[in-house]
Amino acid sequence: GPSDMAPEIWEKVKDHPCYSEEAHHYFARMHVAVAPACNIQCNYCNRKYDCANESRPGVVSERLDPEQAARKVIAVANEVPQLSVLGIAGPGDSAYDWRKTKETFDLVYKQLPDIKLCLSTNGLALPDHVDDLLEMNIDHVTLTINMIDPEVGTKIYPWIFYQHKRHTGLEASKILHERQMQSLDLLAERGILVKVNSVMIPGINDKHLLEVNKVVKEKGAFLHNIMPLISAPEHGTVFGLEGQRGPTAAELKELQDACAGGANLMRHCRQCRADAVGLLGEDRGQEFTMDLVPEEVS
Ligand code: CLF
Ligand code: SF4
Repeated sequence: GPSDMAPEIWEKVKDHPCYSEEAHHYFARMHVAVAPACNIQCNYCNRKYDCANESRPGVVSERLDPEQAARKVIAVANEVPQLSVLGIAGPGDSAYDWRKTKETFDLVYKQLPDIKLCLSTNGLALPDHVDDLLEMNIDHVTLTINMIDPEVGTKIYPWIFYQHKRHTGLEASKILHERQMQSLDLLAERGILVKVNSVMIPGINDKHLLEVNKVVKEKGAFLHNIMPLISAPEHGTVFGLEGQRGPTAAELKELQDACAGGANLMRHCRQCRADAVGLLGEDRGQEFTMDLVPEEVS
């Protein structure tokens, strides 16, 4: 609440439903899926569905071009007075497909200068764009960080695509790790609020996330959101022939409790879809599919 936060931070979080537990009762977010390309491979991902780092997989999200997305945001803003945040959160990586992400945010900002712009990314491409963020009025960035030890990373990321080349194995995870740490530092330097998402994968990074929690706190992250892996057959399981289970609710809670004293935890995440609309836990996306959005909106 306002009593335990610097005023400039409170200004940024008071109406952001993910950054403030209280705000999520009153303020809505929406996502637009405009950037479907991704520069890494997570073992738990299936590109056909949403980026599992931020979103609930299982149903194909509506893919839009920036102009369509902007029209949709304005149509939603006209109907949903609680709307306070526009996020780009998959499928794919918002910082890799930067042209589309930037174009979408720029179009929306011109017409709705008060909406908060929110970005979710794996961080690999982010350092190249941090200087754009301030100009674009982006105050909130989510980085998905599943490890701070590249050895652990080798069990999660089979490859990354970086500087025109595919990298595999330990080298891939080392590069990803360095870029994620660099992203944390650059965002902190610029005063951009950072939320770190981690996907808890039993037997792979579950114990390790305690270390991740400590390090992201040291590097200035405002919140840490530990999300349970949602095990899904359509992930096309690459963890092993038996597949990969998600954690139980008790396992998740145990890890969250063990993080006491580290980075503050977000505990109200609802693992939204990449085209979600409405209050957290509410999905009004079906009311605003592109065929229902008027050609002319203002
Ligand atoms: Fe969307 Fe993510 Fe921004 Fe929120 S969601 S881009 S920070 S506006 Fe929120 Fe949804 Fe959890 Fe994400 S509840 S999945 S944490
Ligand atoms: Fe899939 Fe998201 Fe990972 Fe990219 S970052 S591979 S879209 S889960």
